[in-house]
Amino acid sequence: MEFTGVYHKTSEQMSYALNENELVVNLKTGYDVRRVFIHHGDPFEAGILGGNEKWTGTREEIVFKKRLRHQIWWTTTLQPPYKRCKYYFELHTETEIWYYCEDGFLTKDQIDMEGRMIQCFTVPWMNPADVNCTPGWVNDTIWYQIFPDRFCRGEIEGERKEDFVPWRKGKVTNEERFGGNLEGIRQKLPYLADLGITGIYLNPIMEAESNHKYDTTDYTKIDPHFGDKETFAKLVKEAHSLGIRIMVDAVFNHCGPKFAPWQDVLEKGQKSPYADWFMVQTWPLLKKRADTRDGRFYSFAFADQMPKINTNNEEVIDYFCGVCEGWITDYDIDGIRFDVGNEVSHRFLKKIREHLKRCKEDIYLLGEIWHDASQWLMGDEYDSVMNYPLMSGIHDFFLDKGMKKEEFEYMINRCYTMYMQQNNNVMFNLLDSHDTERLMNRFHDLDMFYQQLAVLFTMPGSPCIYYGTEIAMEGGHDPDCRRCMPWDELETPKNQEKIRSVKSLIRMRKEEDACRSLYFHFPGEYENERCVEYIKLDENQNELEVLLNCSENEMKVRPEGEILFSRKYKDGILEKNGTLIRRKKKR
Ligand code: ARE
Repeated sequence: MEFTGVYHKTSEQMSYALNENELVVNLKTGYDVRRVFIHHGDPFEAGILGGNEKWTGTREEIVFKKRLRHQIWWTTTLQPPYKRCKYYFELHTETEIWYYCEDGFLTKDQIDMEGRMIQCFTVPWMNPADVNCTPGWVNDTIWYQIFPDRFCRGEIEGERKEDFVPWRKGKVTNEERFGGNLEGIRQKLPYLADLGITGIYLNPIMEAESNHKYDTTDYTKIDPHFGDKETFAKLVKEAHSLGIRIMVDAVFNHCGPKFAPWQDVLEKGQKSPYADWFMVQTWPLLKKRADTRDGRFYSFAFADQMPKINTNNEEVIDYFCGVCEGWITDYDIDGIRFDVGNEVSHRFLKKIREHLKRCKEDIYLLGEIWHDASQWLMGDEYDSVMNYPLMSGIHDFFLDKGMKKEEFEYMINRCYTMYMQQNNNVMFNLLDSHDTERLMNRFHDLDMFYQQLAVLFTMPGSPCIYYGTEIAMEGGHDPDCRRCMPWDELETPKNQEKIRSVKSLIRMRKEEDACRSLYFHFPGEYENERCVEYIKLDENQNELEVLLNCSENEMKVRPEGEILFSRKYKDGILEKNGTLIRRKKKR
């Protein structure tokens, strides 16, 4: 019997402690496996498979499964009474039964054979220190991302007006400075609180030459264009008083050209005490570089104005631990987003997490990683990552008229079987950002726009909306996705209507008691329409209220169908609920 795609490993998201008492065990198989049982027991009690002590472990069927593309994802949770466990699987195909343990696939006779020492999958001890812990407050946070230069300009005494170009609508460039600042954000806190926002993610605010500030000059100084230490401390304090958390953007993978240690290296070369703080391949560095791409040192991408910092160097690690500690003690920030989060060293991240969780136990450490981030989510580095794979999948559902239910279900389930549940609960879910074109730009369809927001607000983890989403702001790729917030147009009836819609979606997300379900409609159901319905159900899956639906003409009669995804609050688990719903009453 050749099994297709059976996979288990006692690590990563395949086998992990959910907390000090519960052990999650996941298994992937092909569709040839119809049923799965798990045999589990205490390594020092349940006997030895094939050995001279009869196996006395427990046998139970694994009933919870999700569909992946060519595989099935089986999951169960064990509660080993003595914090340790060994187990093996019993796989039923149409015609055969096989046993799967660390040694591989065995028949019944083979596991019953006397004298064979068979190695089960083993979890030797669930140490509390190793449990992947993430800050619980994040799961209920509604984030709002702000690009400071373009959000709001609060008057600052003595500011030089000539430093800025006049606030305007429409396209912008990365060279223009519009003067948005921290005082402006502070003034808009009541507006954000009224919207239902409970977390603000700020793009970089530390001193840097550009208007995007990803080219840091001084990690310890608020950029004078944005304000000063007092302004930021006041902003955070007032945000906290309104129940809004603050997350800052840390650019540690590289710095800007004026960062003092880099300047020192440019001046002194290898003699500089900072020579190993950067990734120089060839000395000497040329003051006036011959071409735009100086092959002598590494940088972010090929942006030579962003020399890459050596995050393998202990002094660098200590320096940035100190910088972040300063941000916590000076401002009481709640989260840190790590820019280019997949290129800094794991060593750096392990040490900085250790340091920061000691400074503030529930601080949220978010990595900017656009691909599978399993290796950074083992519980000793990031708490979470920016969920760009989910963003792409949700977009594809509406863009790809041919997408089938299975493909969509695979995409969602793939996102939520990549990581441990603790990370899923605090996943940073988004539909656009300062690095992508805006949602409205991509779809130019308000109905789709709101349906995607409904999906965003249902998924486990914490949703983030990019500033201006509440008025369905448009904007193409960077830099056009960073237009000035049109405050002078917010009061128009159209924009007020849009704001009300987004507020209602946020409110739905927050309602404690509701069990909601999203219905995704695929070609063949509604004249090839792509649509989503957001229904409030009671505990018996009775429909209480259509919270959001497409235009009437798409929703004639709902065929008997599965609830593909329902999200029961508090557990944050995306459950495939196979209950068939009653035919929806004709409207
Ligand atoms: C500027 C211009 C861009 C131009 C770029 C070329 O604006 O139009 O393409 O220069 O170098 C910051 C500024 C940008 C600026 C950039 C460089 O915000 O405006 O771009 O600096 O000067 C990858 C990285 C990811 C990174 C994106 C941009 O993995 O970490 O590229 N995102 C962060 C920040 C950016 C910031 C930087 C990094 C640099 O969020 O805002 O840019 O500090 C795929 C790949 C991803 C890739 C993604 C986007 O999905 O898998 O790895 O992200 O596409 O390209």
